[in-house]
Amino acid sequence: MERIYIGMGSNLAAPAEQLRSAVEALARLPQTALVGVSAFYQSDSLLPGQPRYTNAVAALDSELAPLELLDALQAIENQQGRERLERWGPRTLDLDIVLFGDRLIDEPRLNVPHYHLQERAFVLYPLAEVAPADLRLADGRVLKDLLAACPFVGLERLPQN
Ligand code: ROI
Repeated sequence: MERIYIGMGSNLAAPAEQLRSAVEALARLPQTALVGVSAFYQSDSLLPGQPRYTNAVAALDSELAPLELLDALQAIENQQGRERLERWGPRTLDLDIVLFGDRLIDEPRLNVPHYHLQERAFVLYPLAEVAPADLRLADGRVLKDLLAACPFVGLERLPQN
């Protein structure tokens, strides 16, 4: 059993509704328990010309292997109408494995900890809501230090999920 953190994002087709559906789908994954969901946060897209995103982080305990989980997450994305028209394009649902227990994974399909974690307030702040205060990543970095180096700028925490 490993503790896993999933970054969720949507900027099409009622983003908050997409995230709520995604949370329900995560709760139904085999060999997996949903143990927490952060608040939802809105922010501008990092790429200009796209609608604003809604993001959140979910915590799971799972017996699935990393690539099994990745396949399951991609199936959920597809069920919710994701079309891969362009890399970094707007999307109905993006599910990223941000952290997977104590693992360092460097494979063509999967990098854990997620590459851009440290520069993305819309991942770090919701992660901090569902992770232990003293969380240390598999690469030795400490979540608190990443937060201190990534200002809470441009994020709007929604009052309700
Ligand atoms: N911007 C925000 N705010 N949230 C995202 O989830 C997100 N995802 C992306 C890009 C286009 C980089 N920008 C984003 O893939």
